[in-house]
Amino acid sequence: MVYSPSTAAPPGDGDANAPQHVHTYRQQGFAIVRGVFAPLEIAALADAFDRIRAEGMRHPKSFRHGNVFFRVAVDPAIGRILRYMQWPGYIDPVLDRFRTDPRMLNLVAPLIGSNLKQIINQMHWKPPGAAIAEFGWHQDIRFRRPREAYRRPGDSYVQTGIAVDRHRAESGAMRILPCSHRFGELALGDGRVMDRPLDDSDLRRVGLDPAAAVTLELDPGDVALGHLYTLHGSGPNRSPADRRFYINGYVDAAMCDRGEPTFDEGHPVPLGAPVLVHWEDLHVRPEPHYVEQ
Ligand SMILES: O=C(O)CCC(=O)C(=O)O
Repeated sequence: MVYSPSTAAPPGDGDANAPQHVHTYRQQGFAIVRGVFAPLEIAALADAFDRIRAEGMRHPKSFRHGNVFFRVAVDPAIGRILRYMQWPGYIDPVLDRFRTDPRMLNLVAPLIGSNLKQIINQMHWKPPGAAIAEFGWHQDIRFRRPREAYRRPGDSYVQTGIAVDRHRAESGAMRILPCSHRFGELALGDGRVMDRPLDDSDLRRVGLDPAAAVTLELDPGDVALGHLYTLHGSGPNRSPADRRFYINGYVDAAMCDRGEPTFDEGHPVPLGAPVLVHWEDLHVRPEPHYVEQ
């Protein structure tokens, strides 16, 4: 099944003036807002992805400097690839601008307010022909650690993704299980999500029906929003073109002890010295270094 506006739920959750994506998000656990960014803006974003990829490919293996992290992997089909890169906002002004764009704030503020921190600032590539560029079925709540740093995470956090390219089933678009945000945290196993293929038996194992899953078809400039408990994953890119996705995760600043301050009463906050987000050794090992994985 492919997600389309006709499957969007109508308003009816008691907040009649909220934009449609807010109702859809609350009822389905995800939403798509079409055409948020114009083609020229997406061309600049695509160029920024190319710059970061060129930088990442200079490294023989995964590389970290503070929160900035290049995940380099060897793909059995096409060789060394940059699978993802974290916190490009520190090193690229275009990527920094997108994460604090007022349109991103307008999308998430009706859900979590306008005093926000960022927990995720991450770029994903799926190069054509890569065999390992998959994400097994998961809920993002599993990554929100330490758990005690997050208060009411389901209501306080929104994940967003900006499509740089066309996302279709053949290019490795995300698959989503609508309404799964209502199931709480599921025992899906401990293996690393990005080392697992998108395997529908993972859903059956926890009593869910893979036939209910939808493909998140996006065009360049569309923005997807996802709930922390929504089940999702994505398969390999079998198309001839790249599939790039710019992911930014925002949290109500008062509800989280981690994260980079991003909006203060709706005003963008520039990045300064890195603060603790996910990498626990930030203050122990601040120097640039390679990472064995
Ligand atoms: O880029 C993708 O398709 C996977 C994204 C994802 O699963 C995530 O960010 O949690």
